[in-house]
Amino acid sequence: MKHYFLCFALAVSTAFMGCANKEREVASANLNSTANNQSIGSAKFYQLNDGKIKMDLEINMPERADSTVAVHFHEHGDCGNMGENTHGHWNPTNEPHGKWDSDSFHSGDIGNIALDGKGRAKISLSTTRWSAADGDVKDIIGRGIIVHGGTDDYETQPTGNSGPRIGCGIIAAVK
Ligand SMILES: [Cu+2]
Ligand SMILES: [Zn+2]
Repeated sequence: MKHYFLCFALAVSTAFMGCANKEREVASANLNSTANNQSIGSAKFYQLNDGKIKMDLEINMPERADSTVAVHFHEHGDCGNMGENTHGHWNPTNEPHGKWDSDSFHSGDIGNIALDGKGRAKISLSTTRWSAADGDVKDIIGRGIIVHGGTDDYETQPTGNSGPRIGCGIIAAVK
């Protein structure tokens, strides 16, 4: 009898974990050109069951084929004034600007992204530095995403000297 109960409990918990493993989309951003407001890509954010948030980022800029752009999260979700209204890099942990996964960096320092011969790129990354929980200091909802026309040197403070703001989007909650 005890044995049957154990099997049943295992089966139930396995089924439950199967459900919890599913990624849930919690936020997204449409990226638009600051020059003409045309779509240049998107970012989708998923809550993972290990507490991390995963971002799938796609850029599609044929006019920038075979070049490198730099991407950061900026403080404000306002793409006005050619993206300038997003202000500086979002920096909830008070760290210097730097390269993603180095010793210290801003929590939205995605960094340089190489575009292929068609001007496309897809990257995916997961981190505990982000949250979609209201009131959390790590909450990414309402932040801006800026695509820069130059490359991030990962050293110049506090911007990486990444060039003009050619694309912009706002991270919005998905309900
Ligand atoms: Cu930036
Ligand atoms: Zn930065």
